[in-house]
Amino acid sequence: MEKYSPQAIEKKWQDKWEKEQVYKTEADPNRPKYYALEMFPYPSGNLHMGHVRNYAIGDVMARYKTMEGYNVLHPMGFDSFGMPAENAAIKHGVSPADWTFSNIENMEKQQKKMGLSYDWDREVLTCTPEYYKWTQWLFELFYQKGLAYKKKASVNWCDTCGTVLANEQVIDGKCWRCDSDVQKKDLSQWFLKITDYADVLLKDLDKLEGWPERVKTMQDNWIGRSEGLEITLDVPELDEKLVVYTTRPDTAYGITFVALAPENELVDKLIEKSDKAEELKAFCQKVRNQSDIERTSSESEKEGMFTGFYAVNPFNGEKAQLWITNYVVADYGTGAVMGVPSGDSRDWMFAKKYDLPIILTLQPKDKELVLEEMTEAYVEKDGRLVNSAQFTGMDMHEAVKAIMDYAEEKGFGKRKVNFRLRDWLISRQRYWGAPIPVINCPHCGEVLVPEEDLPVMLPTDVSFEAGSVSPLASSEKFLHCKCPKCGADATRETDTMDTFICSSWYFLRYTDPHNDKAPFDKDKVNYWAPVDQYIGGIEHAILHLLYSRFFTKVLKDAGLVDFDEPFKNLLTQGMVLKDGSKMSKSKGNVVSPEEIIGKYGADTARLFILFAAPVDRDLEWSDQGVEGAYRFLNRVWRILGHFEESIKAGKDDYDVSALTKDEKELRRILHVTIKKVTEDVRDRFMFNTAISSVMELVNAFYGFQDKELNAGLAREMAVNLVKMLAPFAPHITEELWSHLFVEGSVHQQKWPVYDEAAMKQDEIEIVLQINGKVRDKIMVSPDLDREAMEKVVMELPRAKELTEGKQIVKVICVPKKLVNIVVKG
Ligand code: ANZ
Ligand code: ZN
Repeated sequence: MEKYSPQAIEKKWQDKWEKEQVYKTEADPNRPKYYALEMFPYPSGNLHMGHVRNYAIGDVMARYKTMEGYNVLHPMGFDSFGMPAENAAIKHGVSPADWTFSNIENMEKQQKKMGLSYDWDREVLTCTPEYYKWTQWLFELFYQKGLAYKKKASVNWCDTCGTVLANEQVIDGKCWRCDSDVQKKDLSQWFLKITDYADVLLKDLDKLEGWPERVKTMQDNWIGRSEGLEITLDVPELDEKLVVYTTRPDTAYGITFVALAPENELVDKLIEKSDKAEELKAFCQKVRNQSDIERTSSESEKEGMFTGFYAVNPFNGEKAQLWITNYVVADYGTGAVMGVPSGDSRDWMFAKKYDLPIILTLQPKDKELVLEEMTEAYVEKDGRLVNSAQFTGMDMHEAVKAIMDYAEEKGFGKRKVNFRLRDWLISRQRYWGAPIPVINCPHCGEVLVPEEDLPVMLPTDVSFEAGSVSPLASSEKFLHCKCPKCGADATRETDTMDTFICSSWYFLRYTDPHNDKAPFDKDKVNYWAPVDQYIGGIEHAILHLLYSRFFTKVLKDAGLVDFDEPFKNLLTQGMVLKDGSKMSKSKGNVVSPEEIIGKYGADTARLFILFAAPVDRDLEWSDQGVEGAYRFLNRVWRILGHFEESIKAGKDDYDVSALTKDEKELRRILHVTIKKVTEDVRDRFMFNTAISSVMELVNAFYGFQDKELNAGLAREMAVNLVKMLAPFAPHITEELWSHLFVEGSVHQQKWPVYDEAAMKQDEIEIVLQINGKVRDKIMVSPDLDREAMEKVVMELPRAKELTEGKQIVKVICVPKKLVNIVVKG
C-alpha cells in the first residue's frame, strides 16, 4: 500500500458517494428509523469550526445508526432568510438573493469536503418560493385557528436593524443580533399566540428526558408560571376599581401604597381628575421612554409620583396612596402592584426613598425582627404572620391559602395563574423574509391571500433603505392588489415574517422536501419525525427550541402530525475556543476549517475535534492535537498495510482455540474495545473516550509488528478496527475497506458485535505488598475470591521470606489488584 494521502483519497470517495447516492434515504415503514439532525446554518459565507464540530457529531451518530441497521434520515439545509443578506445589498448593491445563493454554494462545497453523510436531495432552503409558500400557508393556518393576530402594542424596536424584535430576541435589553439598545415603540404588529400554549409548553418539559436539564430550566424560567391572587381595591374618590396581582397574599395586611405602571388603564383617569395633571403626564412620558431593562433591573433607581388619590385595602379598610412608578411592568399581571415594603425589596427601596409607611406582617421563626432596626425587606418565604387580624400567628404557607380562600369568599379576590411568556411578535419591517400573506381591504379589512395564490412572491423592484416601513412598500407592483373577497382596490401587508418562523418547521419539511401539495405528507412526517437526536448550540435554548416546540404542538392540534414534541433528544455541543476564548474574527483567533482540511484532510479535522473534548464541553484548539490525530490515522494506515497479506488471507471464521496466549490477549483487547466504543457512542456520546480506546487497540496491534500473527486474527482485528473508525473518519476507512475487503462500502456494513467469551481474561497480574511496598508479582485467574487470592500470595517464597519471624498485623486484599501484608517487628 502507498503512503496515506488524504488529498488523494477524500475527493475520490466524496465523488463516488455522491454518484452512487450512498446516503440517499427513503421512508420504509418496515424498518426502524433514526432521524439525526444538526441545526441548519445561516449562509454567512463560510463554515467555522463550530459548524465543523456540530456536523461531525451528527455525522458520527448518523453513520453509527446506519451500521446498527436503522433507516437513517440525515439532512442539511440553510436558514437563508435574514438581515445580513439585506445589509450586503445596502452596502454593496448586490441583490440579497444573489448574495445568499452564492454563500450557500460556497458553504455546501465546504460541507461536502467534510465528507458528511447528508442526503442532499432533501436540502431545504427557507428563502425559496417552494419553501416559503408553505411558511405562508402555515401562517394562514395559525390565523384560521385564531393564533395569529395583529394589534397595536408597545414593542421592542432596534434602530440599528430598523425593525421590531420579539421578546426572546432582546437579551439583557439589547438586540440579539447587533447588541444595540432596544427601545420601545407603539406600533401595530403581527403576533403568534404562543401564550395559549404556555401551560403545555411548560408541562411537557417533563417529557423531554433526553434534553439537558439546563435547557429545560431556561425554558421553564422563560415561560415563568406563577400562582397568585388578583385583589380588587376600591378607589372611592374616582368611583373606580383597581386590580393588583400578588404572589404573596400573606402580606395583604402590610399594604401601605399601590404602585401603577404608567400604562395601567386607571392612570389616564387619575390624571384627568388630578390638579397636577401636567406633572404626572410628564412623569409618565419619562417612564415610557425608559427601556424595560431600566425599569426592571434590581439595581436601577426606583422612581415614582404620588397621584393624590388613594385606594382602599379590602382586607382592613386602610387607605393606601396611589403612586405611578417606573418599576411596575406594563404587561405583566395587571400592571399594578400592592406595595408591601416589609416583604419586597423594590417596595422597600421605594418606601424608604419617598418616606412611605412600613408595616411588618411576617416574623421569621428563628429570630425576632424589629421594624426600626431593619435595613432591608424580609423576603424569605417562611415564618409566622403578625399584624394580620385573624391570620396573626399563622404559618406563612398556610396563610397564603387561608387568605386566598378568605378573599375569594368575600368576593374581592380571585386566584390567578400568570405567565411571564408573552405572545411572539413576528412581523419585521425588513425585505429578506417571507411576506405575510395578508391583504388589507378598505371594505373587508384583513383578508388572507387565498391558498391558490400562494406563495406571495417577494418583489425584486424595491429599495432596501431600513426604516419603520418595510422595503416591500416601495414596490408599487407588490403593494397594490385587488381584495380577494370583494375585488376592491386593496394593499398588501408589507412586513415579512421573523426568520425564526422559517426555522420552526424546517425539520418537518426534510421528511418530504419536494411536496408541492402540502408542507409535508402525513405518513412521511409521522414515519421520520420527531427528530431522534438534535444537535446544536446552547444559544438556541429558548428562541428556536421554544418556537419549534410551539409549532409542533399547533400542528399536532391541527391534525398535521401525530407527535407533540419535535426533538426527542437534544445535545448542546460546547464551543470551539482558541487561546481560551471563542474563535471570532474580531479577536483574530479564527482557524479556518478549509485550511485544516486542505492540509490534513477532513478525517483528521473530524477526528481531532471529536477527540479533543467531550461533545458538550468547550474545546480548546490545539495544533499539536491536530498533528496527533493525523499521526494516529497514519499509524492505522501503516499497521494495516503491514499485515495486508495476512488480512487478505485470513478467514472470517477461523479457529480461535489455535491462538497463542499473546494472540488471545490481543483478541481480548479487541472485544473489550468493541464493547467500550459501542456503549460510548450509543449511550453516552462519549466520542473522545471511544476514540481513545481505539487508539489503545491500535497500540496493542503494533505489539505484533515484529511477530507472527494468526491470519484469522489479523483479519478480525482489521475488519473491526476499520468499522469502528468509520463513523469518525469516513474516507480513510472507506479506502482501507476497499483495499482489504473489497465488497461494498464500509458505511453500509454491520456494526461490530463483541464476544463476551473473548473478553474473559485467562490470567491477571496481582501484586504482593509488604507494608505498602511492592515486593513481588504473580499471574492468577481473575476469578479468585479474596480468600483464594490471599492464600496464593501468602504461599509466595518472597512473602514467606519477608514475613518470617514477624507479627502479621493484618492482610489487605484488593480483588484483581493486590494483597498488602502489614507486619510489625
Ligand atoms: C405583593 C408582594 C409582597 C409581592 C411581597 C412580592 C413580595 P412573580 O413571582 O414573578 O409572578 N408584581 C406583580 N405584577 C407586577 C408588575 N407588573 N411589575 C412588577 N412587579 C409586579 O411576581 C409576582 C410579584 O411581583 C407580585 O407579588 C407583585 O409583588 C409583583 F412581600 O405582591 B407582590
Ligand atoms: Zn374587500
